[in-house]
Amino acid sequence: MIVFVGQVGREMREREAFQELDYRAVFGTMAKWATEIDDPLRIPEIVSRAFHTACNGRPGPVVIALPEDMLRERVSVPDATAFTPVEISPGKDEMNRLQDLLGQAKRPVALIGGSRWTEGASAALMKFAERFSLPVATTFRRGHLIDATHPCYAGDFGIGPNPKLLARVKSADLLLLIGGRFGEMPSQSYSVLDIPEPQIKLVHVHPGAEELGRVYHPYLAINAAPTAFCSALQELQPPKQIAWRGESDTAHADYLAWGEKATPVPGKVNLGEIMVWLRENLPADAIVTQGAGNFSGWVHRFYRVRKFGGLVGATSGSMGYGLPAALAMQTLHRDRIVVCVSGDGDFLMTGQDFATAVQYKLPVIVLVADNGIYGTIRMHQEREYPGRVIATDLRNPDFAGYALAFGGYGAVVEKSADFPAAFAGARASGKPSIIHLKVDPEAITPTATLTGIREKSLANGGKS
Ligand SMILES: Cc1ncc(C[n+]2csc(CCOP(=O)(O)OP(=O)(O)O)c2C)c(N)n1
Ligand SMILES: [Mg+2]
Repeated sequence: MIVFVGQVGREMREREAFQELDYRAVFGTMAKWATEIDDPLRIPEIVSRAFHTACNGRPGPVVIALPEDMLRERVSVPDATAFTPVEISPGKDEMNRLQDLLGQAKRPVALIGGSRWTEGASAALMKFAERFSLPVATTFRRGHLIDATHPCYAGDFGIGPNPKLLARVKSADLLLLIGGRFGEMPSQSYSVLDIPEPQIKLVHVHPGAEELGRVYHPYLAINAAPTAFCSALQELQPPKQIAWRGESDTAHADYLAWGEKATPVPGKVNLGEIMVWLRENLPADAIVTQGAGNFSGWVHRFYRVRKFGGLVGATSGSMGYGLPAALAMQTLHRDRIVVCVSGDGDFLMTGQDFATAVQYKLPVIVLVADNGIYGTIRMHQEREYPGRVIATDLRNPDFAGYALAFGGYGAVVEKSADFPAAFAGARASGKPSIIHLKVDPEAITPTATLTGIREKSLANGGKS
């Protein structure tokens, strides 16, 4: 992302000018590069560098402040030529070493994540996984990188993964981490690999050279983008006798079994049943977006992403991400169904963007899982300080009425069985829609209740 921001005039800087910010300082720790254009003659140079910086290596945002008087100056300079992204390809030696490591492995697993993937890279990876019978799991919020029904898909390795998948990763003798960085979420709070020398042979493939060896010392580091790396995988040949043959089938069966049926939860609306309905009724190319909160656990466990780009969520876990993401996706893909799954607290962080959906006729369908609480935080309160609840209750609007007030479509779902009709109503309206799901706050995860968490914590003297 390249962000151009208005800045006060150059002669007013550092005089407490109205709405002045030091953009370099404010975005310095968040963006890949934050700068200001003082001289209009340098616009081509700086804008060209912005594109290269934002897209090279590990992609990231660039912020460029534009002093308003600079913008009014007239200059004559040639344009910079269009930017071409730089591919980062693995070396022959590294691919040979990978071939050897796969030849020696008994229980390999691949974890895929990060960015710089394409539909082609995802397809190439799936072919490779098939030829090698390799179980492939996705890291936190990266479920869109592989078809969930692919016979080698082992599941989501984000928050609260399938215990069988966790055991599989922990007992692997070769871990192929492609594109991801194994931060807190996928590393299960840094409990999977020893730091800095992993006890499992780690092959880390990443487009950013500075990421290789940052936390984990890889057995084999490959500085490559997933695009070029997955294409190079075609050259590798599986061992004559695949020592782990059948493991991908088992891993996939474990994945399917883990999310097959909704778990019973208190209350009449079961998010698991709704996710199962969506996975059975949405077309394969549907796009699901989400923000952050406990509700998203049901998406990762029960929904199955079929097509590249079919799941959009922030790995930073920022609430309020789902609706703007849905608007962006619907703008890019007018012909695909876009469903935003949000929590009540989550939705209200950016719910006013519903006006934009109405303005631009973007028929996104927003599900608001209304449990009347900041569920994640309440769960932590009950776990760490049982019964000491503070500032996690929400006073919510009538979300369906909210949709109507903006000129959209709204429906209320009081029990799971009402959901299909509400969804059909939203589709038939052709309008941006909100489906208000009345969820019982006790249903805090697919397998735990708030009261259960509190009682367990009390029984342990206040600590889980
Ligand atoms: C912008 C932002 N603010 C705060 C948080 C911390 N946070 C994580 S989950 C959560 C509560 C989510 O509540 P809700 O959307 O209602 O979902 P629920 O957990 O109830 O399903 C909070 C406050 C965050 N992740 N992002
Ligand atoms: Mg909530």
